[in-house]
Amino acid sequence: TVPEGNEFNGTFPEWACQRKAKLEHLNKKLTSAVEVLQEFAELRDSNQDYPRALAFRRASSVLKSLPFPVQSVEQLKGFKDIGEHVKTVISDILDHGSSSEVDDIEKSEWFKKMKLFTSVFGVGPSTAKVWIERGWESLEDAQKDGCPSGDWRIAWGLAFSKDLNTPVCRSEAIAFSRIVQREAEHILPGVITTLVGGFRRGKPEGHDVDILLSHPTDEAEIGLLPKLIAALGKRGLILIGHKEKNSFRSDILYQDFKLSTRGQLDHFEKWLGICKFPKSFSKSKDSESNSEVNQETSFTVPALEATSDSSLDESINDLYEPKAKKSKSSGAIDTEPQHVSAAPRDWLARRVDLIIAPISQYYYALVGWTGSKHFNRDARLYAQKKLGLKLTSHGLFDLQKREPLTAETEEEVFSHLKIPYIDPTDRNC
Ligand code: DCP
Ligand code: MG
Repeated sequence: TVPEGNEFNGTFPEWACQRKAKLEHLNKKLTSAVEVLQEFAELRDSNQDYPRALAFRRASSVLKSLPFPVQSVEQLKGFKDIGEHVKTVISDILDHGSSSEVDDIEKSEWFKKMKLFTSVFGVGPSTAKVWIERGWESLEDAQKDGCPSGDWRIAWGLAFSKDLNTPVCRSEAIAFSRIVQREAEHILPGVITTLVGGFRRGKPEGHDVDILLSHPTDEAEIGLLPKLIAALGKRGLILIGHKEKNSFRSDILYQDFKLSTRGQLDHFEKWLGICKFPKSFSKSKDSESNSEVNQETSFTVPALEATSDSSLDESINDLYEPKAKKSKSSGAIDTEPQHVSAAPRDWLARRVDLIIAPISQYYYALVGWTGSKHFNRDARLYAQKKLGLKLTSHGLFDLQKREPLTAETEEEVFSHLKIPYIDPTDRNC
């Protein structure tokens, strides 16, 4: 029998950060349609579109947490995050198998070009719009132009767009994190290396590899990042990237009272770049590494003992053998991206973010960098509206008392927020 939505919704948690949302949920067809509307509004990016995008995001987040597949819009009665517009789209899909509004967006040339252009590292909606105004149709048009904006991310992102638009698989992310762990441990014994982002939420693939680093002794992490990048460069793993300094200042935090819902950038020291992943990283069997996902929720990268996957171990160990070729330079930083991308190679370009957090902020950084993006947005709004607290990846702050609520575990972050602990694999809202 079909559950009555209006009975059930009385017990449905109001906030997405209070609900479980698994990667595999029961309303995929509906959420992918609503997400097209959301993406369209996000790409249009006008003042009116921003609240619309948010409304679509909230609606699809509800659908992801429902314990039943929606078979009639009646079941959605009383869910305040599912408005009339979304209900119309849903009933079109339930009645006719598709929504003409969604189909029209997906067919539109503007939407296709915007998606293509914003898929390039460093290109946001405003740059993509400029490219469309110039009459560019494809990434080749942009490549021909030679990237006059001078943004290194766009230049390298365009040169390696084919690699970077091929999803990173789990085995690649694990292999690379293990190498980062090994190199970081050598520089700073006791370092904590955690694979975060979508992979920590159990995703089988992602657009990049996000790795969070810390150390149990406060300030021990200072100076780690430049040494780590140099060590990875020596192993021939760095293509191009830039370091950002730590710019966190608690005095500014307390002055800057407003919670920005748009830019959620944090102030950690980090390296954003493109790495060279040996092709052997992705050859190993995915099924094996996938089975680790659900058991290993915390996903801190263990010291490099044997993995469950011997072919992955082999390809990691290849990098450490004396015969291993070292790259001529520590990356191709002085080279034009086009020269590097044209040469024959045995590696794939992959986007990597390395983030350094002091241990006093680590568990908040862990929650923030695990995501999902909507989980963060929702948790931050919830903290502000319900608790009068400011939540960021740096901490949870009482702006009146001007003090942070410290956490020594991820569970403690949730208990400060007065919400039940949600496993990372249930944060796919
Ligand atoms: N994050 C955030 N705000 C940002 C950047 C990141 O809240 N401006 C958080 C939420 C993300 C996580 O960091 O879940 C990692 O960012 P990604 O963009 O890499 O997102 P995912 O890892 O979730 O997705 P993908 O699998 O595509 O990499
Ligand atoms: Mg990611």
